[in-house]
Amino acid sequence: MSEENAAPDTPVPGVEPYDGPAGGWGALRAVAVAVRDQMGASANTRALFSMNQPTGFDCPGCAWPDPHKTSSFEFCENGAKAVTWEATAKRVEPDFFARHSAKELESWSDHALEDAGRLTHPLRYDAASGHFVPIEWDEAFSRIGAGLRALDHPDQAEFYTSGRASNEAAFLYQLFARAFGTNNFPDCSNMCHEATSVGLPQSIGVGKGTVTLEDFDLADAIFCIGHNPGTNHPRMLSTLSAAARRGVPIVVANPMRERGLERFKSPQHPSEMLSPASTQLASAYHLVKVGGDSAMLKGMMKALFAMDAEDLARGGKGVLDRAFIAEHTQGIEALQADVEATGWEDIVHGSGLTRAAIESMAQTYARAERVILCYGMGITQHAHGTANVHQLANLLLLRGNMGKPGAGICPLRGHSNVQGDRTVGITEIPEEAMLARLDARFGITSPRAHGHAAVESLQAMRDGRSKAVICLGGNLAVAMPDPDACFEAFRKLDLAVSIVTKFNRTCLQVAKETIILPCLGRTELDVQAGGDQWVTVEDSMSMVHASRGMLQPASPDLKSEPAILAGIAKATLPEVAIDWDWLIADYDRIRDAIEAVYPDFRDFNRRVRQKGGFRLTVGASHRVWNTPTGKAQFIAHPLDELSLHPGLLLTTIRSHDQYNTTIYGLNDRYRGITGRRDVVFAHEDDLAAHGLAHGDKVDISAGPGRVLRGYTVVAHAIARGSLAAYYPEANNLVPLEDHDRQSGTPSYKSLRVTMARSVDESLVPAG
Ligand SMILES: Nc1nc2c(c(=O)[nH]1)N[C@H]1C(S)=C(S)[C@@H](COP(=O)(O)OP(=O)(O)OC[C@H]3O[C@@H](n4cnc5c(=O)[nH]c(N)nc54)[C@H](O)[C@@H]3O)O[C@H]1N2
Ligand SMILES: Nc1nc2c(c(=O)[nH]1)N[C@H]1C(S)=C(S)[C@@H](COP(=O)(O)OP(=O)(O)OC[C@H]3O[C@@H](n4cnc5c(=O)[nH]c(N)nc54)[C@H](O)[C@@H]3O)O[C@H]1N2
Ligand SMILES: [Mo]
Repeated sequence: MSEENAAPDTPVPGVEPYDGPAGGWGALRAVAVAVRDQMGASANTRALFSMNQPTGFDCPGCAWPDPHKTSSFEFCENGAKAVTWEATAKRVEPDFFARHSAKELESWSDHALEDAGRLTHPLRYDAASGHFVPIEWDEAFSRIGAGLRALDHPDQAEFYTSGRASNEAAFLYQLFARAFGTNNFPDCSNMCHEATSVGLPQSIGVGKGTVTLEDFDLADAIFCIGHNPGTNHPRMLSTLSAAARRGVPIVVANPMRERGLERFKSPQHPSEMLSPASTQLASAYHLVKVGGDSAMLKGMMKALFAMDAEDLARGGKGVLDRAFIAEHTQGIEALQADVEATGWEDIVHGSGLTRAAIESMAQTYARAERVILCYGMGITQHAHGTANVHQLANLLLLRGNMGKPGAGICPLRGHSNVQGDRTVGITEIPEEAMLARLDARFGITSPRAHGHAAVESLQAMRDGRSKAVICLGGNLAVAMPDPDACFEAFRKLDLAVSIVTKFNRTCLQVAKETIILPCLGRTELDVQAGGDQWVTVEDSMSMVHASRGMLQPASPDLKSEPAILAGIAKATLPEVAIDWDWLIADYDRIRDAIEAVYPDFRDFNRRVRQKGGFRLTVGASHRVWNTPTGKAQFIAHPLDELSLHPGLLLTTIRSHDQYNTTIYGLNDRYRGITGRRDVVFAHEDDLAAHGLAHGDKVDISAGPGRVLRGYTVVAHAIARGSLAAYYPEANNLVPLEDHDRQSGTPSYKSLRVTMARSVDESLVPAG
């Protein structure tokens, strides 16, 4: 049996291997279908062509930076899906809710709920009739204000942010919540790159990536670990292609073969499109076991130390960057001792890779002068996510691959402004200096006690300690682990508010008072008292730039996120002397306030008007280490028990047709899945070991009550011992308590499970 098992011949409905490259004509066709289904021939279709242009709106698809310096239109299939989904011609008017009760809507799929279209009017849930009913904005605000003021303590409220919110909206939001009196800021980042936000500051003094797009032009080797750019950061494929064409090795570590890391046919390059050619991306592809990254990384470092010793023995200079280590780091001895004490047997078992494979990765790494290490959720969403991030930093520091051109760490951020939201104050653990500046600017007294992150907020809601939640975007109850527990937590509340573009399942978790506020999307014109407004966002590489919508809003009754937050703030805090209306009349005023609180935004309004915006300071990019010792830290970790787990580990993944909990469609083109999501990917050897075959129906169990029933197994090129199923359907396998102790990131990507042939309960004799 080869490593690269292909799906066998037995036809399984909706399952057929995909042989093409990523991108190509399939991508263009998919865009045409998205435009047709959502937008028809509407004038809004031209929105697609101003995306990621200096004068247009920032693509809501992902946080990969834009090459603003050129004016070429960067085509991206999944960016187009994100835009057409928002700019859809479909509408959910109040009469929709008169026709469909909340009870009925519960039976709708996540896809159907959002596909119904854009919300047009504020709503509240009417328990007497069981329907959502329209209300006016003023009434909505005053009900929310009354609900918040009725709490015994501000800490009984949770203020959730999903990462599409602009810097301006997020800043107003944190100002409001702190003026109200709490630091409870659960954030989508808590489910995403929190391990980065916690781990990287400990290693290199900053919780952000250190590279820029230009660094990719200078790198000698690129490692892609645990991210799937063909689907989730498609514009990155142009960058990777350019590197591959320069002959730069691209080394991949991923439990699944992902087409978007293997081959790409760029829709930007007519010559590629019109020929059978595509660009090969990965120069080496290693199917690391789910949860096996730290074992793999320790193996690479072990090989590196051995190469170093051999080279020194031969009279060479060694392969470590000794000058850098001496000048800039601490802790190498403990790291080396730990790595050397870890045996190859454990490394091979834990990673699922051969020693030779790991040594070849280390050789590629050591041969390159400048290395960029990219990573995503495959690294962070584990019980040991923070430790994984430390190991990535350790590996880079060993050869000084930090803070020099062409080298560094590149976390692939999630939502398009998740990084910016954090920068402007969405954090449950704010720093004193920032709070002091906020208080001075606005004459408030912000609370100092730390607040709740996402897991803690749901636990507090579940346990009755929190009684109100405001969600600025997102689909919190569905995105979190253990949806049943989260649904129940919402239903216990006194007040639940969703500020969203589309109705989703979180809106259906009705509290005593439930209010849905429809907002403008990023593509739409935002007109306030001071005229047309635009907002700013920060991408994965700390570039801050403007985003200006130009489409007619989905409904004249929509408000912008800042305007909604101002409305809520005024109704909740009439005694607080902040002129919310003045702030939102002209967003330049919000930006001035951001500058007053965050000195790094100096001259914000001027600099953000420059073409391409500006970059925030990232100390580690210049070898300034903002750690307590002023040095970068090597941080050692013993092998975690998960990587030594003998049984199956299941990871949860995104399909090519989804944006987090937003399900655009039921296909996953590159993985060969059409029209369904009830599949689990497995290695053929694991199927055989379980007496199963491709296409069989199985139950996947993570413990009592945590079972996925009747899923179809698909033989796939995936590491042995590893399974994969789609998020969010698989979220009931994850207990709320199963998260990284350091960062709180849920263990969405390493669940201990068992797999067995499905029991058809109708066939089990009674008694
Ligand atoms: N179109 C689209 N774009 C998106 C999103 C979307 O849903 N759709 N979501 C946005 C958001 S919020 C985020 S956070 C990012 C997510 O972007 P990614 O990080 O790419 O997200 P995932 O699909 O969750 O997982 C990525 C890869 O991790 C691999 N993997 C799983 N487990 C492991 C493991 O244990 N080790 C390793 N090495 N790899 C593993 C999977 O096989 C998969 O290829 O994308 C953003 N962009
Ligand atoms: N099992 C498993 N679970 C996961 C993950 C995983 O990999 N596996 N990934 C996790 C990650 S990385 C993340 S980031 C979370 C995602 O968690 P969230 O960010 O909470 O979820 P989304 O699905 O992105 O939110 C979709 C909703 O956002 C609203 N929306 C869209 N655009 C806008 C806008 O411009 N403004 C406003 N106000 N609302 C808007 C729409 O109404 C839509 O229904 O899920 C996490 N959950
Ligand atoms: Mo994310």
